[in-house]
Amino acid sequence: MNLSIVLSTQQTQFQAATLSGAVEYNLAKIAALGYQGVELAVRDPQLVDVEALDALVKKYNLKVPAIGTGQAWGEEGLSFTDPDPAVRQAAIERINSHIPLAARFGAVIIIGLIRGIIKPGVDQHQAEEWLVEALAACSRAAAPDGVQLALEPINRYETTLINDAAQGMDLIDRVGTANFGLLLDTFHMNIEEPQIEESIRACGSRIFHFHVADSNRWHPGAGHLDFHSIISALYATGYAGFISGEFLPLPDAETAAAKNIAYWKRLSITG
Ligand code: LER
Ligand code: MN
Repeated sequence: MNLSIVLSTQQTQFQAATLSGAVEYNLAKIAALGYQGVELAVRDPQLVDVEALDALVKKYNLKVPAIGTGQAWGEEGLSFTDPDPAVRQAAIERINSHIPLAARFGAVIIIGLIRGIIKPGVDQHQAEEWLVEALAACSRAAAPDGVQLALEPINRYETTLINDAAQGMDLIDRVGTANFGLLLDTFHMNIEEPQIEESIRACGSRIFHFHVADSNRWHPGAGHLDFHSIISALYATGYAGFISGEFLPLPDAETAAAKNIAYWKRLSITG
């Protein structure tokens, strides 16, 4: 089982980035706890010293399975579905600017909240068209570097666009590129999916990345999700990627990160 955990390279307002800032300190901690990977949340690749980051990741022998991009929405308001074409274009350019970083690490680029929400006055079909166009453009730009994009269905309280796996699969059909798939997150799935394991089976090989948090968005083991069943269903699809922890830093970040590792050891699922 390959385990990773989210680390934001900058301090962030996003509460479920379990770890943030103090990059070397946190990478050392992540490796010492027994993780094989670190999922990096990067608002803007221009703010990152890529050489130094790569050297640190190598120093601690960690893989980077995915790069999160949602802070460009949360902290700058960039989105694929903003009524202002300049904002949509800036969002596309921002995602494209992640491609070299993702290629270097062999990471998937996550499309979370940068897809946006349907803003007042914007028609649903129009927003979906903008979304499809942006995803097609970015996934085509990423393909020559072998980089995949993964859109995350996010619960209704955070966005009005693509809340569940079925909507995600429809979007995949509309975008029509082979390197565009989904990131499923158990916290959102617990709110939106009729049956979590069924939805995992329905997405099958289009699952490019996977987030875990328990029902209360604490670390796995702190809520009531049946992770044995969920992860068994995930591995049965042939998924061979990372199980990436994205949960609240409670009771504190280090304890949560350690409890996540201990939980998976106890559960002992092979994959
Ligand atoms: C990001 O991975 C996520 O799960 C969202 O809740 C972001 O707001
Ligand atoms: Mn997530």
